[in-house]
Amino acid sequence: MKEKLLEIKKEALGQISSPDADLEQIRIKYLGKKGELTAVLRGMGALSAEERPVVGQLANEVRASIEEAIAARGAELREKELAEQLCREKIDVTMPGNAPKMGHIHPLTKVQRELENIFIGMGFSIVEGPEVEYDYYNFQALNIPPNHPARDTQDTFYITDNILLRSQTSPVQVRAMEKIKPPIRIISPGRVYRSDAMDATHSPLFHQLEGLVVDKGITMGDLKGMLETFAKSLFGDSTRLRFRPHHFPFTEPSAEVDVSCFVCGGKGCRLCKGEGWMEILGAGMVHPFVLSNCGIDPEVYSGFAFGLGIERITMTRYRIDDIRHLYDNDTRFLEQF
Ligand code: 2NM
Repeated sequence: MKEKLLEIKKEALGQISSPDADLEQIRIKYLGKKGELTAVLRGMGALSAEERPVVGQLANEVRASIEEAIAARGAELREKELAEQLCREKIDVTMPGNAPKMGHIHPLTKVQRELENIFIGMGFSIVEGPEVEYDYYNFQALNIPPNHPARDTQDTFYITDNILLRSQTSPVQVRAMEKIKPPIRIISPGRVYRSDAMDATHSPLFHQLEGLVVDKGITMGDLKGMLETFAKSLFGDSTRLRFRPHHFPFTEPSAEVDVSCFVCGGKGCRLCKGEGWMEILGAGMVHPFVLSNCGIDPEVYSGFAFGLGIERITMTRYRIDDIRHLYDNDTRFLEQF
């Protein structure tokens, strides 16, 4: 029986130290209820009284050494597994990283901010207002009654009979004139909407920047001087302005304003289509009806206003030939600006 016990010990320790040892299986095989050591102990009844304690002690020693070996090997295997895992998962902080793709300011945003800064430099404040407007603020207060022909050229999207998407940012200025008393010096940049089919120069959504100055004694001369300063800072110091008579319902007199071509200086080239001039905005003296609609006495105060399309300025500046490029969100295009 002693030989049997020593044999069990030798065999078990051998299996425990083998490289692919399954320790739980080994424990069950030797130490479990139906295990080999248990089987030997069961047979101890057949031993003599002198032999029994000796074999019993040996059996306990064998059990203890097998348990110890399993525990030690278990710790060893766990350590090895951890070392392998750490090795597998280690991060080499000296490897070059994946550079994140940086975003880019949209050319329309860039131009809008540039325009805003020029006007801020001349003492204007920025005012914003709702894109969903009442017919009153978008049309009627601006001297465009129902059935006025200007409603055709500014056909917009109606929410209800008297609520619409604004077709210009002038309603922001009407709201401002109702709220604050002169002197007023504001610009209103933002989105506007018109029911136009998309083509190279039209989009149902585009951006405008309008300006308004109201005070005692404001004249067309103030408008011209201010616009000249504006045009020079945007297109360069040698820029000249040209006013052509025009009609807007909300200004009288009204003008369309051209700048001398910043490429050829006025001689005529491809950019200005041989004209030497490029149209950039509309302007005029605020109509007395509009002032009184907004609670400002036209006998005391006068004002000028102007409006420009941010897309048009952006396309002229960067020589973009199709407005749709600005909305396609193709980063290969947008990255160029
Ligand atoms: C333009 C051209 C001329 C304009 C008028 C007003 C207001 F509210 F004061 F009457 N705001 N903007 C105006 C004048 C806009 O856009 C081409």
